Amino acid sequence: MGLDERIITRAIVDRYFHKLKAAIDLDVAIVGAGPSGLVAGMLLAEAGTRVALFERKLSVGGGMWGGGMLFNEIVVQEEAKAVLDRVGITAQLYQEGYYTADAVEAVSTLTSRCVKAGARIFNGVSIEDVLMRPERIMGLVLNWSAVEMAGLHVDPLAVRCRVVVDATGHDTEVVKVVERKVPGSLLTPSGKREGERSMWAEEAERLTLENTREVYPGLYVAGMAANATFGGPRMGPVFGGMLLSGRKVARLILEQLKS
Ligand code: 48F
Repeated sequence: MGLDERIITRAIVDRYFHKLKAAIDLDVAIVGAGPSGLVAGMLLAEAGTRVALFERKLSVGGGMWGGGMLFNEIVVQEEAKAVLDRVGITAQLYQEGYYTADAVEAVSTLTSRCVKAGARIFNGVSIEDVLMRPERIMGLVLNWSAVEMAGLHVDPLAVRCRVVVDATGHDTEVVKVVERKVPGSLLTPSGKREGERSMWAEEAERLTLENTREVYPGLYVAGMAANATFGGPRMGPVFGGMLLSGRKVARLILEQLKS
């Protein structure tokens, strides 16, 4: 049977727009498909919510591919091993309390579980703004990353959702938008982003969990964005806090959506 380029093109366009149309009205929109965003997306989708992830880069996985300094192994502490086991990522005991996992296996398995659970992932898409009505976040404003990179003057599109998760890592990109547009309004001690402090693995891992919460009505922070928003240190290449933060934000949101 011969291949017809027109059918190939139609198939891609039809299927993509089917996915995109289903994401115009969501329960949860997650910005950033790093480890915390992927865990949150997977758990929310498994619980039956309509969830999509928007990822600026072509590849999902954020900072997990490179382990530490491009050595593609990650370290996970005891408390988070249950997340690796649940997802089906092989964890190897290194010494008491420390497990390692292959970074490529970790990202690919987590991504696959997330998509198969029903979360839609849009890669190559950047979030540049939020929808606000008037004191609650109601959605996201998105554009192709290629448009952003080329500096083209092209208006964005928008999706509606009940809750947004900023899982953009160190950059806290969604929180930055809110800080800029409604100064002093964040639920942090100063009302502003507190900023990330220098590396302290143990404290950072503890605080990542504590800091995973709502930072503005309708906006939660997870992963490294939680510490950079509420003022915790960075943790370096230990990933347990990212996985647990993704799990915590999913649980908090499920509770909120029920009420
Ligand atoms: O940075 P990232 O992996 O976030 P995370 O889940 O995990 C942090 C760790 O990787 C590591 C660490 C702890 O071990 O400190 O850094 O907190 O992934 C964030 C993702 O968000 C995307 C970005 O490309 C990355 O893949 N991103 C950032 N800004 C935007 C965005 C944006 N405006 N729109 C869409 N995606």
